[in-house]
Amino acid sequence: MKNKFYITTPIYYPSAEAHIGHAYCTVMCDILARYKRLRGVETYFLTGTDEHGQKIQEKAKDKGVTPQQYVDEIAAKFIDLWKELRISNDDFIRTTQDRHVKATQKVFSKLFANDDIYLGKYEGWYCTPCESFWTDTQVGEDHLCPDCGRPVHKEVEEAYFFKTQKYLPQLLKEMDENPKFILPIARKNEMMNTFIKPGLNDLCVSRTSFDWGVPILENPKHVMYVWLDALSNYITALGYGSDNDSLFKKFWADPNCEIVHVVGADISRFHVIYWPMFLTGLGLRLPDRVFVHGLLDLNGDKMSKSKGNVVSPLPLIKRYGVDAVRWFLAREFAFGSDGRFTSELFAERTNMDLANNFGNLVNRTSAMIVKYFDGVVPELRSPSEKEENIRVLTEKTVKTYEICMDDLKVSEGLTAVGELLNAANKYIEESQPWVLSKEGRIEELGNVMAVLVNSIVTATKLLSPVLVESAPKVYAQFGLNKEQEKYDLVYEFCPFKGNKVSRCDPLFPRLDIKVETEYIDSISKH
Ligand code: ME8
Repeated sequence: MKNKFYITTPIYYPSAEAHIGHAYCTVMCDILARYKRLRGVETYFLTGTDEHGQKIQEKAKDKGVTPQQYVDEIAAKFIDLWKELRISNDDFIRTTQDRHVKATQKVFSKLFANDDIYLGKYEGWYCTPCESFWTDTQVGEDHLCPDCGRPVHKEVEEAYFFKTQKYLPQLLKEMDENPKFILPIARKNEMMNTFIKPGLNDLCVSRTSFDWGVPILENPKHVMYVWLDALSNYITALGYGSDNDSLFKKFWADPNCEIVHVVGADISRFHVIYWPMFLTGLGLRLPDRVFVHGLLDLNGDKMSKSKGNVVSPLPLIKRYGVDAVRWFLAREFAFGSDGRFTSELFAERTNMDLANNFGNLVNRTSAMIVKYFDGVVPELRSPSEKEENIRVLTEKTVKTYEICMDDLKVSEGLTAVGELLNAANKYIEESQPWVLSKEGRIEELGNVMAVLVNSIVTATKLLSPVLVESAPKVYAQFGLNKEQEKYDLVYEFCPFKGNKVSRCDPLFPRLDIKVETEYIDSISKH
């Protein structure tokens, strides 16, 4: 494992408010950042907003405000939402910030001086909502955007181009030599077959038909085309191209820093093809991995801000708590595959995993320790086969979890922890503590309690990057001191003898599926 970690989300367009899809990507990155910090890895986590471009300019005009006023308002909402979702980002970059504008101009100048960029003419099909040019083949006979399905229009203008062929051999070599450069692995074939094999055109990197962008110093009638501007954020946020580039040196420039970009399938080509080429042109190292996550739809319909069929995370957080929302996103969908948001899935997942499997185990265990042992965790003595089985499973769970999380397989890692919780619940049924108590078999009863506390605390630590609000509550409920809260105790078995346990309100009340699905449907239909 490298000893530093730099993880980024896409910088989102503040063209409308964030929906559950944006929350999904940001929460997944937050979980990975928190996991790395838990493991003692020096971590830097970046998110932000991509504020230039024709679409923003047009939206601001429609609203009768300046583009800057327009983006200021929406960017503030993104920042608020990330607070509500307890996102632990170290920085929030906005592409209209001076630090970014100046550094991006340096990026352009350097590529231009390097003869990677030349002035030409662009004629192509443009999709304004997606800020993307498309070729004849891509838009087909109906002239529809391959990404969003809306009509595109022809545009011809003088423009700067980036020479993609110059760096293609290096990109192909990287893709070959580093099989984990694009994850999940299947995405690599998609990139090759859809974009690279049919022939890669040079990329248009400037526009003259609107002015809401980073001005190109070499030719001020041009503004930078949004993708060169946007992608550069991953290095400008670290101070690349500025006088204060200590973060850049510390993270990007250090080969011992693992760099991970997490992006949705809709924008993977920009990250997998063009971004590595820009970096190579700048003489910089490439990220270690571009992880392409799937897109969520809403009851089978593509979710999209501009279409308006979206679920906002805020009312969900208000009603069910931040942990339920984070858990649902992280556990329900295999990270890397597309998924479907439905109210039933949300309510059922919350009940099954959080109320029943986890919350109930915490409640039952604390109630039994209060009842049978005056609230003091007993010692594990001469364990039987049952206890030994849980010990082996706990060790295995920790290992599996760590391997999965290091490999960005978040949902698989969480599933493994869920299995430990299942086993602990089953262990209660098999051990029948109420019978042990009745028959005065106190040592055996004590073993069961010690093992249950260990299972709960270990699982809570492993889940703490997700369950940010409940984890500290569980630690308090089982009387953990600061030393005991440390992650490394997951490698020990039953070190909580003598801890004071208290009873608390249920962590996750059971949801009435009918009532809650109606509620969620009412907030997600437009
Ligand atoms: O593309 N399901 O910004 P954007 C899951 N500014 N994730 C979703 C989603 C959905 N239905 N909808 C959006 C841009 N996302 C550019 C990025 S990066 C240098 C520039 C997430 O606001 C997903 O991560 O359209 C997707 O890639 C991203 O939001 C696109 O956000």
